[in-house]
Amino acid sequence: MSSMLAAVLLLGSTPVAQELDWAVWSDAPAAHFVEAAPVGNGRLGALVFGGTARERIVLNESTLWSGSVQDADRPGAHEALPEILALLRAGKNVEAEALVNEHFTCAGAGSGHGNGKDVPFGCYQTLGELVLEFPGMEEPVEYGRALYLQDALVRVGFDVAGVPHVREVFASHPARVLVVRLSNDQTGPLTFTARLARPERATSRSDGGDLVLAGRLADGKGGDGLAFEARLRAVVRGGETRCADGVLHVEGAEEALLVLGAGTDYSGPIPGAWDGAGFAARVRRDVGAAARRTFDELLAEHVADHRALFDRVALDLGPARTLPTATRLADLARGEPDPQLAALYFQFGRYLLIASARPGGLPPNLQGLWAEELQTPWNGDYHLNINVQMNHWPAEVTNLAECHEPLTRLVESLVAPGGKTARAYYDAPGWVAHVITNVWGFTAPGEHASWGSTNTGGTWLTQHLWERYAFDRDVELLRRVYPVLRGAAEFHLATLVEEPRHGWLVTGVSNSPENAFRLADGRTATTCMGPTIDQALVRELFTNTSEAARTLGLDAELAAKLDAARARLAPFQVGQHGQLQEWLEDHEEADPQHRHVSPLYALHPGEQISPHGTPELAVAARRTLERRGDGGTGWSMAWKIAFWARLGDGDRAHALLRNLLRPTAELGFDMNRGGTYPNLFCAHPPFQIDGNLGATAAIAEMLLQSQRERAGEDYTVHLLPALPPAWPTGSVRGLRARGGLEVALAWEEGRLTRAALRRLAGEAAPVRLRARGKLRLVRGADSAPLEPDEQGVARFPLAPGERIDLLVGE
Ligand code: FUC
Repeated sequence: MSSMLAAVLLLGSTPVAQELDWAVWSDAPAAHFVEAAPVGNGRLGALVFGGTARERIVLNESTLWSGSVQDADRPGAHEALPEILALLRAGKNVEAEALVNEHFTCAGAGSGHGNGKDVPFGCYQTLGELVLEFPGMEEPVEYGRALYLQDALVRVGFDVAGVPHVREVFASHPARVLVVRLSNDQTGPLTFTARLARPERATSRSDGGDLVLAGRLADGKGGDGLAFEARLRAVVRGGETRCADGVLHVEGAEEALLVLGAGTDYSGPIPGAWDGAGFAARVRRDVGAAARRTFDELLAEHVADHRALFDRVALDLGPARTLPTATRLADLARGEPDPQLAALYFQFGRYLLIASARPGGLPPNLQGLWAEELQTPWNGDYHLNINVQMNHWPAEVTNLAECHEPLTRLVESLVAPGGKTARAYYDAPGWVAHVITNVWGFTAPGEHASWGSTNTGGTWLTQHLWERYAFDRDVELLRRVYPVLRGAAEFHLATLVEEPRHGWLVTGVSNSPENAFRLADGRTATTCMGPTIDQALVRELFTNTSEAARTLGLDAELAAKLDAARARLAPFQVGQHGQLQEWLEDHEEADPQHRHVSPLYALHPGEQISPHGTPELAVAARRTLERRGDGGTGWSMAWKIAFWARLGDGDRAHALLRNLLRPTAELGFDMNRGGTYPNLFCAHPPFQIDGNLGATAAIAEMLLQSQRERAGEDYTVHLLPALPPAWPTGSVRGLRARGGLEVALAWEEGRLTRAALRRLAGEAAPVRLRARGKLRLVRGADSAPLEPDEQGVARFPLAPGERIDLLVGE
């Protein structure tokens, strides 16, 4: 190990895991946001740049949204519906689209075309920054900067004039504060200033010994919106401390502990996200309580809290290369094998989810939690046509079920405003949400037909509520979320229309997320009836809702109606290129390589298409993927990893993962050149967290799957369904499978050698298991071989609480 690393590693006085194997690290300070190290406690976030003379820490708070609650529904919009539908039935999509733009978009500015910070939709914004300046620290040597994923701790170490300095930062969930420790190994004087700043709508001041940054955001209607406040208290050993005019001066100290709390007066409409009443007093209390404790106490509490989640899953793909993370990305792009980098990326994704999604907070948005802008890209909002869902794909399978709770709350909060939107636009019962939402209950269509009228955004969200139940078998949770499923199902039941050619039931006015098609006359359009993704989503919702009704002993009549309607939904169709058709008609795509791969929803995250259950459709799905190509935005490539994993092609999944890990410095908008920034943040570009989290789930899909292979069948656990040759030997433990199972696996030279399954919850139903190689069952004295049936599926009973070990081989 280089001495530079020693500076980082040896100075920590607290016994935390300091292995660089599970660190994202660098030998230079960050020059940009996408090089900085993210920490978060679910609500408070920070990005640590690690500058020695000037340390910049970008601050975030998840409720910090401009805008306000608004009525964005066009009254009486549903009056335009019959005419729009008539045009669609007549194949006049362009004309229908013009009417959608005229009568069927949201009222008002909508998202402000993605620049909504000063309109009512609003925008997720940075809280500001903490700037620390250290005179005389311009020329460090032996510099190292690491984000330790296991401890959720950033440590920066370097020497100046022979004196080692170390700076540590973490965001504590239990203490509700950000903690920064500055020390110089107690051998020399520590001198610095600290300031809190924000480029607009805030003032900073000194309050007693504290620094306070406070302001009001724009409500988007010309007035003040949310109030916010950040408070920093310094606990300094030795030297002199003075706090005046918004600047904290520390001179000649031995060590300084900085504790920062922040909050807003946000109080809904998302329940339980954060109670803004008396927020400034809460922040002051949190800061006061933390400042009375020692760094070691705070850190030990934080590490225990983080590890209770993080340590549930271990993935071993081989030894780590002891090189800065960005060097490893560059080497991989040049062809240097580095399986452990995939494992690091996977654990980084789990780390990010833990840091940005905790019960009692908001779900991670497009930025997760981390933003340095006032106008974040696409308002840093909740996009419902892939993005916020992808953020949550790792929650269940990587054993972080509680990280699904904030999204669940968000979905529950859409039922009331979405009910109003359903009445305004469709004259329908139930609730609907379209393509974008925010923390203010926005459910109207977006401001343009080309992307804003997909009406299955909410439908897709309900899949997450069902997935929680599918994995955890928690009937009480199902009871809680059932009304949300029912409301979404009632909406579709009332709004499905018959398409003219076959009489199939289809969604009415919609589009296949953001992709356009060519009509026979050469014009392009997006507005259509029954795009394939809608049909898959509605089929899935009806299936789940009727199964939930039966499980809970409720609404037998509704369940029967859902079953009957489901049988009449438009089926999947194979088109002229052998592809899975994206629209009801076999239109040419305007952009065959479009980043959205919506027709394949049914392959992943849905389960209606599978190589074993629907082999012909799986072939068509493969053809769609071939035509889409292996590029795209970060999230698009993450999704493609999962698709190839579901198709059982580990090598191709791995090729996509390599594409995703391609290093990039591109910061502007690009719809085709996704990759990975030096701090491992996913590049859309710009930075968008969905690709990180989506690829985390997709890596899990390569190792373990548990979806249904056929409608009405039980879940099939599939061990190593898409193991790539690039990961010949490894092991994983702690992944979750549907049906209440936890799974551990090991493989050597590409062959499964051992597996263990434990049923944590659910019924004593037989496990259906598919695996590479011949399995032998070892349960206590039992060592019966497992005989697979003609489909390659072995079955064995497993009671709740029971564990079974499996050996592979003759
Ligand atoms: C969808 C995608 C874009 C981007 C945006 C936030 O509209 O099509 O690529 O991810 O969401």
